[in-house]
Amino acid sequence: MLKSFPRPRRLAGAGLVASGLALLLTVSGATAAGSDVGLHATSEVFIQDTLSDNGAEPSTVSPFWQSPAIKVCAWTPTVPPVECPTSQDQLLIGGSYHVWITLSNSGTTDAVGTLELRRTKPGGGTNWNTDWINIATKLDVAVPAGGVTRVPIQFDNVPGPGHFCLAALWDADGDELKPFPADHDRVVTNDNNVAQRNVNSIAIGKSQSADRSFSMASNQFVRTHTSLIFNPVGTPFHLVGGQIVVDLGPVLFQRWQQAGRRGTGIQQVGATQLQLVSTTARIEELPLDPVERVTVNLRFTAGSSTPAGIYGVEIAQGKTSVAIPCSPTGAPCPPPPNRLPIGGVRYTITVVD
Ligand SMILES: [Ca+2]
Ligand SMILES: [Ca+2]
Repeated sequence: MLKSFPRPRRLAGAGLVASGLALLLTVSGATAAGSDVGLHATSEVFIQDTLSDNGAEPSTVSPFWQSPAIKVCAWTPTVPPVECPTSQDQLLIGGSYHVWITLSNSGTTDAVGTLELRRTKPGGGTNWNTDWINIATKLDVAVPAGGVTRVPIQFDNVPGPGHFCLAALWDADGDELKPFPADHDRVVTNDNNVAQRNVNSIAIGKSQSADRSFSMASNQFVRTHTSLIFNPVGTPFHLVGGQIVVDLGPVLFQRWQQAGRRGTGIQQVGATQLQLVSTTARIEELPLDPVERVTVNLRFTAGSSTPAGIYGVEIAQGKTSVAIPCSPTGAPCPPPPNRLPIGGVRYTITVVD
């Protein structure tokens, strides 16, 4: 299920809507960001996972879901559209945008290939063959040897609730997309033809709340455990009068209890709700059934004294693995393993007066 990947070129040939020839802005002769990996005898296109990603495989940088090579800009009627200096990651439902993809070629020959932009629902792990939707496919995109090409892709009718994962995928003869590994959280880091950027926005007034969902997934065929990892971006929202409450729901909460109620920086505030009470927090050892996708609710509440401003929190899903037996009423549970993030969402919380 996860081991084969429908390559964009084949998808286009099978009837997906292609957008015709790409509008290209080419920087000929510019130094590709990956030049320090050495020039190859052939073309070698890559899309940066982070600013320090030079095209090496696998990329070992994190977080890999905030690619600087995927930039969301306001829609403009001009041809070509206007490229913005920084990504606008707060999308409006129903809006139109231009998503700019930066392709780098560290090879010695020009490259021509297919570029696809996909989106999915917000969350952590995803199954690449079932949870992603094609936005557009550009054919015959050229990337000069040792140079970069920036490709705008129009993204219309942004569906609600207004937060997404975006992924860019490159495929060319001699520089093909790799088959998706069974360990699907490695798709982005294993393949320099794949990059991902997640976007989201929340705007609330003082003492107001907003709910968002976050999905976790397992692609394994046995029950596994995972974790939710919370890190602030800038000033921690929940330490300036704001509240972030995670509602696991009755099924997942009961599983979490049976698995030992593990976590740090959290406090139970309702039947199935956990509130973040520290700068960083983790909800550990959450059981997932085989090939299951579970959605939890996040409630962001601004306090009456929370200063107006922009806050951020990044929520990631930890890598799934078979659980270590543990009973809350038996022998002391072993410490939970350090589950590395396999995907996440950065929530931007704007508090207005
Ligand atoms: Ca490549
Ligand atoms: Ca990559």
